[in-house]
Amino acid sequence: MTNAQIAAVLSKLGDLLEIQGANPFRVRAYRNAARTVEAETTPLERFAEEGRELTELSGIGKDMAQSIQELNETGKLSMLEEMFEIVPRTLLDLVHLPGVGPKKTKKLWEELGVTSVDELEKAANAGRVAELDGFGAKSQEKILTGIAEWRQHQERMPLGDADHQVEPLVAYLSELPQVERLEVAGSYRRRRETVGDIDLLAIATEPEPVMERFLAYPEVERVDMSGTTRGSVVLGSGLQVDLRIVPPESYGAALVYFTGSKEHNIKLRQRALQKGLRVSEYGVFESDPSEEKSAEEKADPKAGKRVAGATEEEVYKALDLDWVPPELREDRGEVDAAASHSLPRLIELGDLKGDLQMHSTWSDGKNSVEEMLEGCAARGYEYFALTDHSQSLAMTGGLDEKRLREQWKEIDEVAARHPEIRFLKSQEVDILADGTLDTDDEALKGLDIVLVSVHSRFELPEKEQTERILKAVCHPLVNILAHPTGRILGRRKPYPFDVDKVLRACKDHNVAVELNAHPERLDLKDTHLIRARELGIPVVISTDAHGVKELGLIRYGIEQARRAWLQPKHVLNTRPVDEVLKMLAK
Ligand code: DGT
Ligand code: CA
Ligand code: CA
Ligand code: ZN
Repeated sequence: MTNAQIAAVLSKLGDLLEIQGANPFRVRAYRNAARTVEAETTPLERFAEEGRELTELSGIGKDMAQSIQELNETGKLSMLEEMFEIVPRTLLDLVHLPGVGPKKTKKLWEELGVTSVDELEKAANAGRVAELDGFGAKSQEKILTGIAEWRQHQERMPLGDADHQVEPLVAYLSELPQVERLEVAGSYRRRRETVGDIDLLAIATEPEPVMERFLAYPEVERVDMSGTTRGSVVLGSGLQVDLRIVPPESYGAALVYFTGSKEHNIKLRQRALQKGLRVSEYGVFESDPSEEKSAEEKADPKAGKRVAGATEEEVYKALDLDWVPPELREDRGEVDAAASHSLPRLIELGDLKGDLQMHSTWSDGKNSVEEMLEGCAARGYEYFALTDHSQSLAMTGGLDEKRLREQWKEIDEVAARHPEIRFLKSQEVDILADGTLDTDDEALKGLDIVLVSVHSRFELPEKEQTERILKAVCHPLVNILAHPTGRILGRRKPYPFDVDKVLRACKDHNVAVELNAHPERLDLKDTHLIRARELGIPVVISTDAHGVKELGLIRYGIEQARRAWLQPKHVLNTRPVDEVLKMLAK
C-alpha cells in the first residue's frame, strides 16, 4: 500500500472512532498518525528492508505500527472491518460535507437514523435537520448545497487525474503478447474534462489471460464483474474501469459505440435506419426489409448481413460519413458536417508556435528565467511569454514595478544569449477587487503583452464581479484575459459573473481569452470556447506552467480546443510572433 492509502485508512479510522464517541485522545492519535504517514517520503513498506522501525516516526506507537503492518501485508485492517459492523460504512461520506463533520454525523445518525448522504438529503428536504439541536435552517441549507456539490465531484474524476490512473494500466495490459489491440474509449477518448468511468476495449488472441491480468492489476480494490470477455473493477482511487474484449470483425463498431457519446450514437443509429441499415456495437448490418420476423430476431443485434465493423472508418463510411474525431462526438452538429464533408481541420499540438503564460522563480515558479526559455526552445516554440505574478499576490512573491524592471534586465541578458527563441516580456497582472490593475500603466507600457486575471474575492456578488472584470477588460493596455472563470476542477466552482457579457467586451476591446491548459483548470471550458469562437474572439492556449515540467501540459489545452471545434486560425499562438503582436495591438 502507498503511504497515501495507509494515511487514508488511518484517517477514516479516526472519523469512525469519533462517530462512535470514542475517547478524543484516541481519535487524535489516529489523525496525527495519518498526517505523519502522509508526509513520510519513504514508503512504509520499505521500512523493514531498510532496517528501520515504524515506531521511529512521531506519533506511531506499537499498536499503530502493528495496524500499519497488517495493512501492508493483507491490504485490510480487521479493526476497521469490525467497526463497519457497528457503524454504517456510508456514514463516512457525511463527515466531509460542509457544515457536518464527525460530531454532527454522530448526532444525525443517532437522532435521525441517517446512515447515508441520500438519507441526509431526504431528512434535510423534510426540514428534520433544522429541528435538531445545533443545526438550524441555515446549516440545513448549507448541507443541501454541500450534498449537490459532493455528488458532482464524487462521480467524476478530472481528466488529468484519470490519465495518471489509465496510462500505467494500459502499459501493464499491453505487456501481454495476447493483446493485439487495446484502446480506451468513452469520455476519456473524447477528452472530456472529467470522466465518470473508464471503458477499455481490446482485441485478444485469447481473452482469458488478458482478463486474468486485468483482475490481478495491483491497483484493483474491488472486482464488480468478471466474465470471459467483460470485466469491471474499481481501483483504489475510486475510479471504475470496464474492460471488454471483442472479436476483430466488430472492433471498429465497438470502438464507435463505446466512445460515444450516447447522443452521437443515437444520431448515427437514426442515420443508419434512414439508409435501411442497423448499427450496433457488433457492426453495421443490412436490415431485412421483410417485416415477417420474430421479435427475437428483431432484437438480435447481429441479425442481417454485416457490411462494416472492423474499423471505425469503415463504420462511418457505411453510413456515408467522414470519420469523426472523438473530441467532436457530442452531437453538436458533427454528424451533419461529416455527411457534407465539412468537418473542420482541428488544431493539433504541432500548430502552436508559443506559450503565453508561465512563471519563473521570480514569483512562484520552480525554474529560472533561462530554464523556462530553454524548456520552451526544446519544445520547438518560436516565442514564449514569461508572466510572473504581480505584487498583491504576496504569497507567490509577486513583483512590484521595481522588481518587474529588475526582471527585465535579466530577461534582456538571457534573451541576448538565446537568439533561437523570441522572449516576450509579460506579467500576470492581478485584477484588484475594484477592477483596477495591480501594476501601474507606466510599467505596463514596458511589457510586450499584458495578461490579467482574478485571484481573490471570488465571493463578490455576480453584478460586482462582472463589473470588476469588465473594467479590467476595458483597460486600454490589456491584451489577454487569463483563466477567465477561475474554476479549479473538483475543488472550486467558477466565480459567479456574466461570462457572455465579458466575452462580448473582450471582442469590443480586442482582448484575447485564454484557454488555460492546466488540467486542474481547463479554463475557459469547451462550451465557453465555442461561444468565443462564434463571437470571433481570438483564443490563446497557454500552460500557466510553474516549472519546465509543466510545459507539456499544453496537450490538455489542445484537446479542449478541439472539443470546441477550434482550428489553427482561431488560436492566436498558432501565428508567428509579429502577427500575434499586431493582432493584440490596440
Ligand atoms: P462517462 O463515463 O460518464 O464520463 O461518459 P461515457 O461517455 O464514457 O459514458 P459511459 O461510460 O456510460 O458509456 C460509454 C459509451 O457507451 C457511451 O459514451 C456511449 C455508449 N453507451 C452507453 N450507454 C448507452 C446507451 O444507452 N445508448 C447508446 N446509444 N450508447 C450508450
Ligand atoms: Ca466512461
Ligand atoms: Ca462505462
Ligand atoms: Zn493565475
